[in-house]
Amino acid sequence: MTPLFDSDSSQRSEEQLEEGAMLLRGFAAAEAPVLIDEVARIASAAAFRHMVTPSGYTMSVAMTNCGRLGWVSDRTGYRYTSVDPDTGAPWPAMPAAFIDIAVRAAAEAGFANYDPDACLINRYIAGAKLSLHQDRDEKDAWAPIVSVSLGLPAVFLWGGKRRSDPVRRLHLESGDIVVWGGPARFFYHGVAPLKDGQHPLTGSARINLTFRKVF
Ligand code: MD3
Ligand code: FE
Repeated sequence: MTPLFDSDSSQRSEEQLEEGAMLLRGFAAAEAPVLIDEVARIASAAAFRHMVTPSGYTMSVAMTNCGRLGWVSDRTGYRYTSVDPDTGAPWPAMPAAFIDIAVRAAAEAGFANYDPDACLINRYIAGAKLSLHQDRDEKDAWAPIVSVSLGLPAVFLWGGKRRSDPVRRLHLESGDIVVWGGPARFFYHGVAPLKDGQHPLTGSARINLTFRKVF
C-alpha cells in the first residue's frame, strides 16, 4: 500500500495514557506546515521572549501567545493577560487552523465543544527544557489542555498528582497531540532538555502549541 505521507509521524494511532489523557500520534502531521506558517505570522506581531519566573529565573523556553488570553510570567507572578506586555497590543487572534485542530483533537479524546481562549506557543532549541510543574492558573478545571508538538522531537515527562510521584517518559514527534483532561489535568509534567537536530519544518527548534480554556 502507498503511504499518503512519507514521514513516520503521519502514521496515526491512539493510546490512552491515563484516565482523561489521550495520545494522538500523527493527528496534526498533515496540518503541521500550515500551523508552522501561522506561528511565524503570530511571532511577527508578538515576538518570542524568554519570560522570568517569580523566583527570578529566566526560562530557557521562548514563549508567545495567541487567542483572547495569553500566559505571562514575571517577578510578580504568573497570570493570563489580554494584552502582550511587550507591546501593549492584544495578543494575535487564534488562527482558524489552530482552533480547528484543537477542537478536533479534543473531540477525538472525548471532550465535546472544546472552546479554548488561550494558546501558549513554546519554542525550544537544543538544551531548552521545562522543569516539572503543574498547570493550575486556569479556572476551568473540566476543559482539557491540548498540546501539539511540531518540529524536533522531545521527551515529555509526566508524573502524577504529587511532585514525588514516579515520572514517566514519552517521546513526542512532530504532528503528535496529547489531550490532558479529567483526572490527569493537574498532573505534574515537564520536558527534558531538547537534543540537537534539524527538522525540515522548524530547523533547529521544537514548537509546542498548548491550548487552554482559562475561564
Ligand atoms: C500533563 N508545555 O507550557 S504541554 C506548558 O511541550 C507545558 O511545551 C509542554 O507544559 C511543552 O505548561 C507540554 C502539555 C501538558 C500540558 C498540561 C498538562 C501536559 C500536561 C497537565 C497535566 C498533565
Ligand atoms: Fe505545563
